[in-house]
Amino acid sequence: MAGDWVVWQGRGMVETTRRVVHTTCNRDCPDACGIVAEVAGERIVRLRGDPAHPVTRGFLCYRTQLFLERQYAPGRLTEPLIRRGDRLEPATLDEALDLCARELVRIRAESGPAAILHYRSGGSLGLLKGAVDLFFEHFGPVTTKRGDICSGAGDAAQLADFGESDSNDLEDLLAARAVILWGKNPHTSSPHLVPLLLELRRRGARLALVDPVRHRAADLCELVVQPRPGGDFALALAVSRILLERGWIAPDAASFCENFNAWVALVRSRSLAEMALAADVPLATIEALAELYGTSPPANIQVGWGMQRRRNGAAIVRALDALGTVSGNVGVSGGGVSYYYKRRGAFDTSAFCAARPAPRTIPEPLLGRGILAANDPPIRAVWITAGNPVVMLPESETTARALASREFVVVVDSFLTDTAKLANVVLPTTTLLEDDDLVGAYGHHYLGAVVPVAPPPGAARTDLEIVQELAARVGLGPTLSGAAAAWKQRLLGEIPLTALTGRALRNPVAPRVVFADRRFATPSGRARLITEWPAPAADRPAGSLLLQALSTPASQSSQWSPREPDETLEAVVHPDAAGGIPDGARARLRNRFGSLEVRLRHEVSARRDTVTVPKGGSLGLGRCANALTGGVLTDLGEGAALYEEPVFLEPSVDT
Ligand SMILES: Nc1nc2c(c(=O)[nH]1)N[C@H]1C(S)=C(S)[C@@H](COP(=O)(O)OP(=O)(O)OC[C@H]3O[C@@H](n4cnc5c(=O)[nH]c(N)nc54)[C@H](O)[C@@H]3O)O[C@H]1N2
Ligand SMILES: Nc1nc2c(c(=O)[nH]1)N[C@H]1C(S)=C(S)[C@@H](COP(=O)(O)OP(=O)(O)OC[C@H]3O[C@@H](n4cnc5c(=O)[nH]c(N)nc54)[C@H](O)[C@@H]3O)O[C@H]1N2
Ligand code: SF4
Ligand SMILES: [Mo]
Repeated sequence: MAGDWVVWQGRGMVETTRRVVHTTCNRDCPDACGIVAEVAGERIVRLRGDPAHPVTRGFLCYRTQLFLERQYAPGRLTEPLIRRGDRLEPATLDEALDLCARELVRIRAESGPAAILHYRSGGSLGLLKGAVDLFFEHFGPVTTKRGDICSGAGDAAQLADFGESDSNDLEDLLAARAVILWGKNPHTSSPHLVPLLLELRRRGARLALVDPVRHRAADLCELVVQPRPGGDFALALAVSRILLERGWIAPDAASFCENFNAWVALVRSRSLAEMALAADVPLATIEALAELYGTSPPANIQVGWGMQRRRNGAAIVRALDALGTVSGNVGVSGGGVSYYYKRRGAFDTSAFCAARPAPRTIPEPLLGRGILAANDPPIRAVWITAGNPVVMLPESETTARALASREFVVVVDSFLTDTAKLANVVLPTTTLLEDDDLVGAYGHHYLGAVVPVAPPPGAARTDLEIVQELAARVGLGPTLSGAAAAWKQRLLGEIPLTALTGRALRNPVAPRVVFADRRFATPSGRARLITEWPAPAADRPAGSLLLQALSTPASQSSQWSPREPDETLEAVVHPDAAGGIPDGARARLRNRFGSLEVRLRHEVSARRDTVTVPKGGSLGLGRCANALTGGVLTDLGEGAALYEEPVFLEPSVDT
């Protein structure tokens, strides 16, 4: 919605005409906020959270609040770049697109479409990004990724247990009498959950945090549990066992669960003392957690995404699903094991769904190695949409080497990232304030329109426009044709696009209570309970710490606002784990991949087995944790065990 007004100054002088544009944040974030942008002429001058949006409630997170500095940063790409030797040189859009079309057609003709890889990540969650998939399906189909670096293990877990992954309405959380934030950092990663937690506290609900890191949410909670990283499986089973022994489970649980007896056997397969040891949590604390969860129904588990980025990540989420289900807390108002909201659920995405499957797929967490290993045919060209894999995927050096050794790499981005620097062609694209798209949320049930607030600079185009231009050049014009508005309407089906003008719309098909009456989306209609203990965690070499690169308020993955600091990466350790290196001193993290210079911060609340750094730091600036992170798959879903890399802390050479 755009409204004009005039700013009057002094004695009635018109200073400038300002417009207000309502749009929606398209970032990979659960909150999908409504944004109110103020525009003077063509320049966006202010961003606010939409006060009328039921979840945004008038505020934006730190990183988007400061997004205008990124939007107008000097490093913003406004023209295509083409590699000539070891330099990327400016080119016109026609030149760059002609080259892309020519090279893709040539490589397809010589080696077949499988020699081309399309990699799309979550730089934007706009639904229309699916048009790029559609292009490559029709042009090929080409090689794509499989699995999911972000949420693969948890997705697979909930699919296995419940048949799908969805949640009760976010507002329904207020009906909970107990909430466990299990591996979730709302202040940083989903800030619009915080007002609900405050309201729950005001209403006397009981709150607990389970996280190896004691972060700000601890202050809202009566109980804080800091298990061993990945020890959550044992912890969840121990809590389940106490519930079972005290009779705090649904009496009819066997009627809505498959494998009930086998699950009981699993829960009883080890003693509480053994499980407490495996979780590294005192038994009394486990009892307090069980009491909080078991005696205040309805009780809700808010499952974060970090925890399932572990070798046993799916097993952990499955153990939580079982705990919630057996205790009667799933399928009821105020309850739930909430991991995800079906953000695409309202949309008709059939136009973008693969009718012809990819000839070959590479697991996302092993992308670099997969590119290097592929033969028959080898991967010769790579097209990257909304991703910075060199920084965000494990084994940065391998990813970089894999890309640098391809014949033809295209990166579509609005900044010259570590990945874009390796491209043969860089195509400039729109930011979240210039894009024209639709989003659903994975942290609530509201849909929103992404509306161009200002025109893109120079030759920057949306991903849709780019593949339309390309399609015209390779003879696929009609497949992709149509204005963004027409594509948006197609995605919305029966819902008129105007229903999203200036406001968010609740997904009309989302249930208010998911799995109501305990009817699950599995073939039997019953929940499937986990019945096996996962493989034991890998042993941590003596003296090593587990490297965790976690979300920071100042960035969205590798997109920093206002800009990435060029100072040494800060690493947080318990003073006892610092190996005598003082607080504030420089140090090195070293492992099988190499080393990274850090500045240590001692933190007494940290566990003694971890070292925590911000995620998303650039490789070029020596701040990239994935330079030291190995590609290890999770137990299900081909996610990445990102937080399990052992590193050794050493004094810096120059200290
Ligand atoms: N500011 C900011 N916000 C973001 C992002 C960002 O980069 N910056 N990223 C966005 C993205 S891509 C996503 S997927 C989402 C979610 O982004 P994530 O960063 O995955 O968010 P959380 O799940 O809230 O936070 C991870 C939490 O999991 C905890 N954790 C890690 N391992 C374990 C474990 O073994 N057990 C337990 N119990 N806890 C563990 C960490 O200590 C941390 O507090 O948020 C989005 N929001
Ligand atoms: N060690 C470690 N690694 C991690 C994580 C971690 O916690 N620890 N988190 C993981 C998680 S949860 C995720 S989701 C991934 C995120 O990994 P990515 O999705 O690769 O991360 P981003 O930096 O958000 O986005 C990549 C690029 O997309 C660009 N972009 C933004 N909007 C658009 C657009 O509309 N079109 C195009 N073409 N480009 C656009 C941005 O400028 C940015 O350079 O990283 C994973 N990697
Ligand atoms: S990144 Fe998340 S919290 Fe921040 S404005 Fe966007 S949707 Fe809202
Ligand atoms: Mo993510």
